[in-house]
Amino acid sequence: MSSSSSSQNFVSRSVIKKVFAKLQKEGDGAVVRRGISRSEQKLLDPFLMLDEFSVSPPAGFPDHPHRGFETVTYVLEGGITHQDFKGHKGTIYAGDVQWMTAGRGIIHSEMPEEEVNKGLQLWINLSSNEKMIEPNYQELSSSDIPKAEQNGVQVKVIAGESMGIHSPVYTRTPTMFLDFTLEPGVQFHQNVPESWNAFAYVLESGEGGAAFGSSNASPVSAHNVVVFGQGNDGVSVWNKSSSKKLRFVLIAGEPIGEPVVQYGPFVMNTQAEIDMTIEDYHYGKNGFEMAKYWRSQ
Ligand code: FJE
Ligand code: FE
Repeated sequence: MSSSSSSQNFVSRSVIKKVFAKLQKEGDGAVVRRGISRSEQKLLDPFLMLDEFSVSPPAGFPDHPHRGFETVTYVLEGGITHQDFKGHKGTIYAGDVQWMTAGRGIIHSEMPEEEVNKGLQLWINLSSNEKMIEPNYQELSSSDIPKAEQNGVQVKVIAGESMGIHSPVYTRTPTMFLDFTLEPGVQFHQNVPESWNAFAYVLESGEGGAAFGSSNASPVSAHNVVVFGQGNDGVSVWNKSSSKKLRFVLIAGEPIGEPVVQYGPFVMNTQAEIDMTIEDYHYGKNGFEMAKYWRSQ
């Protein structure tokens, strides 16, 4: 029997929490649905935040800093132009990914390109020994992202591995980031390493929704995060709709197990490190040297 098409061979993790991503204001006139926030950080270590954004000019995310973690921006519609204080500049469009390691410090702007610009931004924590590394970018255009399809399931492998294909992204904090589309009535099982924390975020679903964990689980509709319990072989999902595709991202990562102290866009291990970060940002030190001179165009 084929290993990925049968559910009987696997024990699925079950859903331990469901969060509807409510709309809130962020940046300059932008609106985001925040699916993961502080209240999920303990359950979902190493993940800090998940925003589903929808932004139209002149709104956007003008010049702001980051330190101590990574941001992953996945554009679903339109384009986002990024500029930073080290001269890095570029636009990512639908299907493209920017995997940014802020490390010791980045100041950047993230602004919409078209009329309608939508996507996901995920924040992944870095372990204490990597929080102060040099900033780094990994940019993947849609064509660089491996895709596979079998038995009514399509996957785009943004990070990690699925259906035997691997993403070229280097994940400092081991992470799986998969974009699944299931045809109506289709079921699928995805393995997830046993010690990792995992969640799904539903992007599109029809009447009947998505059942995660067991075929008779209560259906989940778009804009919801489901947090999975630990252990077992991975995650099973059923598209209960008889007419509409189900699209969701499945994200999992190895927990870091360190204290998290967050002050807006700075994420460190202690309050003393946050105080130092605010000072570094204010005086342009320890990675924020260009803060005094740089403004986005
Ligand atoms: C931020 C100010 C900001 N969610 N989703 C303060 F502007 C931001 C921020 C974003 C963001 C950017 C994109 Cl492209 C997508 C986002 C927040 O840039 F996170 C804080 N704390
Ligand atoms: Fe940012």
